[in-house]
Amino acid sequence: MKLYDYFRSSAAYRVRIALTLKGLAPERAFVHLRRGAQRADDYLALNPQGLVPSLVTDTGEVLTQSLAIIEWLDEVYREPPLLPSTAAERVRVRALALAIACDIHPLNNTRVLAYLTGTLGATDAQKDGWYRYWCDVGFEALETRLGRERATGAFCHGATPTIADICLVPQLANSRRVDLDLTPYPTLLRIEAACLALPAFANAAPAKQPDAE
Ligand SMILES: N[C@@H](CCC(=O)N[C@@H](CS)C(=O)NCC(=O)O)C(=O)O
Repeated sequence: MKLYDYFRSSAAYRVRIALTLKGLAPERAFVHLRRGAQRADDYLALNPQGLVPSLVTDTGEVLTQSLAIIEWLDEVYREPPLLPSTAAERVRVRALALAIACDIHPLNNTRVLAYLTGTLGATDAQKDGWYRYWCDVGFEALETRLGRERATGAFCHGATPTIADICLVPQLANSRRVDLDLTPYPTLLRIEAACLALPAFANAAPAKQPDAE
């Protein structure tokens, strides 16, 4: 398999965590987002969305969208499972993951931020304020849920990591890039610490990647 990756991409970071949890180490290709390599013809031929990650399977299929890739990995490589065993638990875990992947992350994506500063003329301070604002809106709701729901354990759901944790850790890393104050989110920080104690999470961190700058 081959992962199209970028060290700072939080969507790619999710897939790196899942791959490592599954004990998989695919070949890597690095798509330099700040230099616009995601919009080069060769990459668009692979993934017309011009987003990372993409995963080329060992049979040559091109998989896109981090959560779709992770669920595919979970179905094909069963251990350790990244979703719980019952439908009632899975809907909770998916809702937590999607609250990050659909409702926070797209608002701080490179192309959205470039549109703010380029097309709309926002200053860097306004762009960072936008970024922090939408992280806070999402994190406040997650903190409330995770803090009060009994299904929360050492991780977002119970005693083992799931796709919810796989989304949470990269989004917290993103928010630190704009100096977001995370002290209002003690439950998120406690879960993040539990995740980062696992090598699969720690080794997937942006600073540990071969293309890190
Ligand atoms: N929903 C997609 C999001 C992918 C995404 O937004 N990737 C970002 C990096 S985290 C990207 O490639 N951005 C390039 C751009 O905005 O031009 C997924 O989960 O895979």
